[in-house]
Formats: sequence, structure tokens, C-alpha cells
Amino acid sequence: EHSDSEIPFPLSAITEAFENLSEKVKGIKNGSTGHLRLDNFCEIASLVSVLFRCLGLAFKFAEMEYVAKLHALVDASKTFQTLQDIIDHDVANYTVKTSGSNSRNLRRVRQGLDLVRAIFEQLLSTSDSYLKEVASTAYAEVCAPYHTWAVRTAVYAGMYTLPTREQLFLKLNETEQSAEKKMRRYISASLPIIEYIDKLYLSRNIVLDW
Ligand code: 1PZ
Repeated sequence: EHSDSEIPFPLSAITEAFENLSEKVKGIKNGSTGHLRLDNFCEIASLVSVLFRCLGLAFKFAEMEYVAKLHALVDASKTFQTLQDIIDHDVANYTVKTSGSNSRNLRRVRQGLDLVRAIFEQLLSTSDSYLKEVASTAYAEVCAPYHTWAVRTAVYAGMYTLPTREQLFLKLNETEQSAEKKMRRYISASLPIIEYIDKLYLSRNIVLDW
């Protein structure tokens, strides 16, 4: 594992990788080229963990949770080539929602990517120095409905320990202006990816209420 300092502009790296993946997904939707590879997806999804590391010790648990699920998917990529392969396998085995299954881990990683999108949207909609409001709103929208009461309570308590907006951008080596552009680009790039993943479930009659 490499340290953050090796990536001079983490937000640029994330944005560019997501734009690449987004183009691939759009190609698939237009019927040109096959399916999204799992190893490819994992590589790109792993980039966002740099963001958690800017959030301080209280969110170490969130980072570990996210990374653990991603590692399980990386392992699965030795057996399954595409995202739809893991879902088809779990559908056949009635393990789509089973704790620790690949389909469930993919659903959680997808929620992490969507949470980052919601955080960026909140950051663009306010200039408040304190991230508590931004983070709480994004979390309530994307993750809280699917987390247990205990997890939600811990997360909301942790919100008081977040760095300030200025500290966050400083850690990311960004200014308000440079970050704004990249956050907009991440938002547009992530939407087709998130929609693509959701459709993998929905097209197999799996309702996304978990
Ligand atoms: C500047 C903005 C800061 C925003 C901070 C928001 C932090 C959200 C923290 C979420 C903590 C989740 C803790 C554990 C959740 C688990 O219960 C679930 C269910 O797992 P399962 O039952 O399927 O085994 N795990 C997850 O949902 C996976 C982890 C998702 C964490 C995503 C965090 C993304 C943070 C982005 C940071 C910029």
C-alpha cells in the first residue's frame, strides 16, 4: 500500500479515473463493447479511499469497512471476470443479500461511491467551514437508510470530529476553485457508473431497498 504523499493531486487522479470508467460504461450502454470488468472497477473504486484518510481517526472504521469490502471483490475478480458475473452467481445461489457475499459487497462499495458524490454536491451547495452539516446531509441521503441504528449513531457522533473545509482542501492539495471543478467532474462521471451498477440488480428483479 502506498502513502497519500505519492499522489500529488488525489482529487485529479480520482476524477480522471472515474471519467475513464464512465466513458467505458457509456460504451457498454450503447451496445458496443461487452461488460465492465471487476478488476478494472475495483482498481478505480479503491482510489476514493484517499478521501477517507483526510477525515481523521473517527472515520478510520469507515475506511476499513470500505477497503475490506473492496479487497473481497478484488479476490473475487480472480474467479469472476465481470460485475454481472458475481451477481448472476449470487442469484443462482440465493446469496445476493447474504452478509459478505460479492453482490452485497458490490452494493456497499456502490453506496460509498454515491456517498462521495453526495458529499461533493453538498460541498458545492454551501461554503460553510464546518463539514458536519455537509457530511450529515450526504450520509442521511445515501447510506443512513441502509445502516443499523448503532452504526448511524456512531457516524453522527463522529461528524463533530471532522476537519474543517479549509483543512480538507489543504490535505487534498486543492484550492476552493480547483476543487470545485474536479468535484463537478466526479459528480457527472460517477452518475452513469452508479446507474449501471443499479441496473445490474434491477434487471434481475432485485429491489434496491437494502
Ligand atoms: C467530508 C465529509 C465526510 C463524510 C463522512 C461520512 C462518513 C460515512 C461513514 C460510514 C460508516 C459506515 C460504517 C459501517 C457500515 C456497515 O454497517 C455497512 C454494512 O455492511 P454489511 O452489513 O453489508 O457487511 N458497510 C458499508 O456500508 C460499507 C462502507 C461504506 C463506507 C463508505 C464511506 C465513504 C466515505 C467517503 C468519504 C469522503
